[in-house]
Amino acid sequence: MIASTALQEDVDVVGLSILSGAHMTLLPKVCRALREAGLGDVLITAGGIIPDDDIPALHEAGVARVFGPGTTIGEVAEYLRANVRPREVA
Ligand code: B12
Repeated sequence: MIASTALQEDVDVVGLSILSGAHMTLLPKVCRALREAGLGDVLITAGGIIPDDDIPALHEAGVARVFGPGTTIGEVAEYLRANVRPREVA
């Protein structure tokens, strides 16, 4: 559902929030589905209660950045402004 919505809406970023502890299963699956939908260049970020030890594997799976507890909206906005792929103006 996430990948097909991202494709349909032509998104720049997919932000995933996960608090259940299932991040090592679900986040790589979403990354794979996005790549299979041809969205390998969409920036994927995640946040929630994700232990530091899990972050390298999530990077490898395709999550560009993980935002942990205490993250401010300003930090997220700054990161997105700096890292979203530039759009071609029609
Ligand atoms: C409220 C709460 C619940 C609620 C709501 C959960 C929910 N899914 O929303 C209820 C009661 C339903 C619940 C259930 C469960 N919970 Co609970 N819950 C919490 C609690 C107390 C607060 C979480 C919260 O809302 N924090 C407030 C938000 C604003 O903070 P945050 O999540 O850290 O988000 C910040 C950053 O992480 C970041 N961020 C977060 N998401 C994103 C996304 C993007 C794109 C970006 C850019 C940034 C970003 O920005 C936010 C602001 O700084 C935490 C303990 C805690 N102190 O954190 C446990 C906690 C998250 N729960 C936990 C667990 C285990 C569960 C259950 C699996 C329990 C069970 N066996 O059923 C279920 C899972 C349900 C589910 N499907 O998610 C564990 C998770 C452990 C883990 N990750 O390994 C925690 C950490 C408790 C613990 N110490 O064990 N829970």
